Amino acid sequence: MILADALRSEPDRTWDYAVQTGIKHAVIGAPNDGKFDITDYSHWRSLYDRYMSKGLTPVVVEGAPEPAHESYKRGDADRDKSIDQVLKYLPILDKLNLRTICINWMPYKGWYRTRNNIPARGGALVTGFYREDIPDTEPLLITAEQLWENLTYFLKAVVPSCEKYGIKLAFHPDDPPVPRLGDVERILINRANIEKALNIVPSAFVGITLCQGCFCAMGEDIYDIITTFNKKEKVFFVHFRDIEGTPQSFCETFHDIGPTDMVRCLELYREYGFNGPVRVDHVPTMAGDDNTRPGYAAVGRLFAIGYLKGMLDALHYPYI
Ligand SMILES: [Mn+2]
Repeated sequence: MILADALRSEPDRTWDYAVQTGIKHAVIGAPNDGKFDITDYSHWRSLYDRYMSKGLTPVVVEGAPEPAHESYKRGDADRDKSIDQVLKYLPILDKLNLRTICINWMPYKGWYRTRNNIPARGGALVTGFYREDIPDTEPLLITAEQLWENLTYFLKAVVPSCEKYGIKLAFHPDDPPVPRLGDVERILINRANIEKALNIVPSAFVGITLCQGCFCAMGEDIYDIITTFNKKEKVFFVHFRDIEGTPQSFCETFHDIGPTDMVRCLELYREYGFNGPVRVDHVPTMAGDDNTRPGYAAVGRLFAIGYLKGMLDALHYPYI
């Protein structure tokens, strides 16, 4: 495995914690500052070098400036312009040997929680989703049918370039994996739909971000998901996390006390030869951190990363 951590574009103590816990790779996002031009090599180069100067090699791009990436998901008037930007930055990623893009298909809302201050062990805070907190409202901003159409249009436009430049699209499931969220519908909400999405333009460069918590929230068998998607070589990136509950009502857990057997998960990744990037995801906010970045607090990562490394070492699962 390639151990990585999601680090914002401006250095903060999470960068130091990553380095101090032995992380050598970064999951990066382009700054959403209105100045970063994703089609400009020099912008990417300086961002890349900022991480490299701290001993962190970028390996995944996750998150990108909006609204460029909203347009192709919404299928609005700027769709072709936004797709053109993607086509221009794929060769830049190739030059930087940045081979994986974590992409989602959740326009308008992104990953979504209705509560972010649920008390967990010892007063740590976790996020949760409760269906009753978000009633359906009209009009719908986008339907499932439109989402499928837009996804098809996007894949047909970009997959040939992904193949040309060797860039993998790692589709993240919808989070929460529900068919309707207030005024939007959603599609990447279960295994069948995700498999359908991967078959729109069959390619070795179209796969998934195996966000464990999302698949658990779907009620899917996480061990079978890890097994079958790895067998098909469709796991490009792993988000290591756990939840408890159902698609309608769930909350995050510490990595060591959720319902999922995390050791068994790692044994399965190893058994099927997964050697791609992994990062811990959605950590509790622990004492010493405020709750301004629910799921991404700094201290919580220390425990999560340490716990992951401990398991990998115990399993003799090689990582870099
Ligand atoms: Mn995730």
